[in-house]
Amino acid sequence: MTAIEPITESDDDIRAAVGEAEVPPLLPALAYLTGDLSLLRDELRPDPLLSGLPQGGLTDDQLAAARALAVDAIIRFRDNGSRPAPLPSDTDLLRIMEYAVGGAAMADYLPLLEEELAFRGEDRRAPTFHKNDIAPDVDFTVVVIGAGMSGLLAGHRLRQAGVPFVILEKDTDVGGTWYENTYPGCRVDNPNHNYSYSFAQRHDWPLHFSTQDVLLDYFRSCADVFELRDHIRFQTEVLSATWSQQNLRWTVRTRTADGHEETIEANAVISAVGQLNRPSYPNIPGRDSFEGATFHSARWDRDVDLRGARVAVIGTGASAVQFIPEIAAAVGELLVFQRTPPWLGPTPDYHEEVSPGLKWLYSHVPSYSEWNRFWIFWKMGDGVLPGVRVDPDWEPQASSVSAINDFMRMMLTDYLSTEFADRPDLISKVVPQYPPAAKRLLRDNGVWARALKRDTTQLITEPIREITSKGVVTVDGEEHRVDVIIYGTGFEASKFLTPMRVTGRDGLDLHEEWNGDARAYLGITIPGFPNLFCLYGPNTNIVINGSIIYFSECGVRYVLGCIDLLLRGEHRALDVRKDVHDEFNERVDAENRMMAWGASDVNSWYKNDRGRVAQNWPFTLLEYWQRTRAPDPDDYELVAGN
Ligand code: N01
Repeated sequence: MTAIEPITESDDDIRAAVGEAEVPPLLPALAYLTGDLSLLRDELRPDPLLSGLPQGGLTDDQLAAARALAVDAIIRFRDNGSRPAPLPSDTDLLRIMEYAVGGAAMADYLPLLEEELAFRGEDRRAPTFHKNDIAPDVDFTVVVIGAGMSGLLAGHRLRQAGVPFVILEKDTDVGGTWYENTYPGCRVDNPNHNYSYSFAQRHDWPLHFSTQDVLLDYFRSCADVFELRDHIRFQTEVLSATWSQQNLRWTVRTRTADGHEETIEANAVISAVGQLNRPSYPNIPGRDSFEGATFHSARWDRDVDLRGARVAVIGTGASAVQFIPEIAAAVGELLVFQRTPPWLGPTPDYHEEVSPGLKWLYSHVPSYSEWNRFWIFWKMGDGVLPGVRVDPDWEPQASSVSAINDFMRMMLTDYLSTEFADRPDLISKVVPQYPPAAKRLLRDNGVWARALKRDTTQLITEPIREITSKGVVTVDGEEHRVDVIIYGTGFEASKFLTPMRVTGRDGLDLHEEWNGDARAYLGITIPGFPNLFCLYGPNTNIVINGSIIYFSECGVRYVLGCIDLLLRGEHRALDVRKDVHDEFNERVDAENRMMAWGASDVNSWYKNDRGRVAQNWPFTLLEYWQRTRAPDPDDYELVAGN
C-alpha cells in the first residue's frame, strides 16, 4: 500500500539509516535488489540457532562489516538511478533465501516464498478466474459471516473473482478482534511486517508491534481500499444457517440490532467468525455474588475508574500480561491471581517505535521490507518448529520435550531469573514448570517484572476457592477484599461457530455432530455440510508466533478454488468425503501429540474439554500452503446442480 521512493539522500544520511537497520535481512535484500550476490558473505550469515536473538545473534563485528557492505551497495544503487536489477533466477533466489535463513535447505519453500513475499507488489494469491469469464449465467452467491481480518480477506477475493457476496457483521464496524479488544496495552505480538496481508503491505508501520488502534485503522483502510463497505451489513448477527440439499443452497437467518429478523439465501457460506471473541468467564463458585465492578478483558469497561482502587485480576495469559503493566501504577492495590505462569520471550523493541532510519530503509530500499517479512516469517515460523517437537529419545521430562526445547527453557528461565533477581521470593512463582510452547509464549520487554515487583502488587498463586460479595477467597481460607475484579480468563476458543445453529444435509446439527470436539478437513470443510467453509477453523491456529493472516490467506485461496470448481462444471455443491476428513484428522491428532502443546498436560486453550488439541496446526506452514493451493476434487462428493 505504500510506494518506494527514489534515493536522493547523501552518503552520510544513508550511513546513519543503515546504523538503525535490522541487519539479517538487509544483505539478502540488497543482493536481490542489485543482483550482486557477492554481498552474501559466509562469515556474516546468521546462525539459525540464534535467530531469535536481537539482530539474529550477529556479533558487533559482524554487524559492522555487514553495515559497511550495505552502505556501499545502497550508494551504488542510488548512483545508478535507484533502478532495481532484473529479477534473479530461481537458482539465485534460492541462494539468497538459504543465506537469509542461515543455511537451511529452502528449495521446497521457493514458490511459497515468492508468493508470500509479494516482491515488488504483485499479488500471486489473487483468484485466477473471474465469474464473468467462466460462468456468467450461473446464479451463485456467497454469505460471509464476520468482517474481521478473515472476512475482509474473503470479501476482497470474492470481489476480485466477480462472485456476488454479502458480509454479515454483528458489530458496528470492521476489525473483529481488533475492534472488540480495547483493553489498555492491547497490541499484536507478531511483528507487523508479518502480521499484515501479503498483498497490502505497509512499509511505514509506526511500531514494530502495533497497538490495537493502529491495527483497527489498517483493517478499516483495507475495507475502504478493497471497496468492501457496500457489501457489509453491520449490526447483523447470524442466528442460523440451514442447508437444503434440494435447492443446494443455504438459508441464513439474521437478526439486526433492533431485533429485526430476516433470511438470506446463498449457495455457499464462509464462516469468518474467529476463535477468540466469546469471552470465557471462569466457573468459580459465587462469581455472580460480587458486588463491586467487574468485567472481562475483551469487554473493557472504561466507566470503571481503577485509580486508587483495589483490583483483582484473574488470569495471566496473553491479554492479562498486556494490560496488567498498563494498570499497575494507577490502581491502589493490584492482586494478580495466577494459576499457571507464562513463558516470556525477551523482546526489547516490543513497545518501540520503528526508528526513522529503519523507516527510511523500508521506504527507499526496494524489497527490504519484504525480506524483513521473510526473516520474521522464518524465524517465528517453520524455523522454530523443530524446537517445539517431541524428541522420542529425549528423557521424558515435564519441563522440556527435546534438547533444543530444553535449551529454550534454559534461555527463558535465565531471562526470568534476571528480571526477578531482586525478588527471589517471586522466582519460584514466575518460572513455568512446563515445556516452552506448551502454552502460548508471550512477549516481554521488562514491564511484566516491573508490574509484579511493585509494592502495591501481590502475585497470588494460591488457587481460588470462591468469589464472595466482597472479593476473592483462596483455598487457604483468606478473603482478598477488592473493589473491582477483571477477568483475563480468555475465550471460549473451542466452541467453534457458536452460538449459531448450523444445520447441514439430512438435518445434521453441526454442534451435535461435533459434540464439543470440532474438526474439519484442513480446518475448512466438514462432512455433511456442503458449501460451508470455515476460516480460522479447527486446527488452524499456530502456537509459535507466526501470523494467522497467513492461514487465512491460504484458506481463502482454497475456498475460492472450491468456488471455481463449482462454477466451471455442472456441479453446484461439494461435500468433503468423511474418510478423507477422518484420515486427515487422525494425522493431525498424531502429530499434535508429538508437539510440546499436545505432549504436555499443562492447561491451555488449545485443548478442548476432552483434552484433544482442537486448535493447533502441528505441521509446517509450508504444508498448509501446499495442501490449500487448490482443492483436489477427489476429496469431495460433488453434487450436480439444476
Ligand atoms: O486468554 P488465555 P487470553 N481460575 O486463555 C486463567 C490471543 N491474544 O485472553 O493458564 C484461575 O491465554 C488461565 O490460567 P491457566 C492469543 O492467541 C493475542 O490471555 O489456564 N485462572 C490463563 O492464565 C492468546 O493466546 C494477543 O492455568 C483461570 C488466563 O486465565 C489468546 O488470545 C493478545 C481460570 C487465560 O489466558 C488468549 O489469550 C491477547 C480459573 N478458573 C490475546 N480460568 C496478541 O498479542 C482461566 N484462568 C496478539
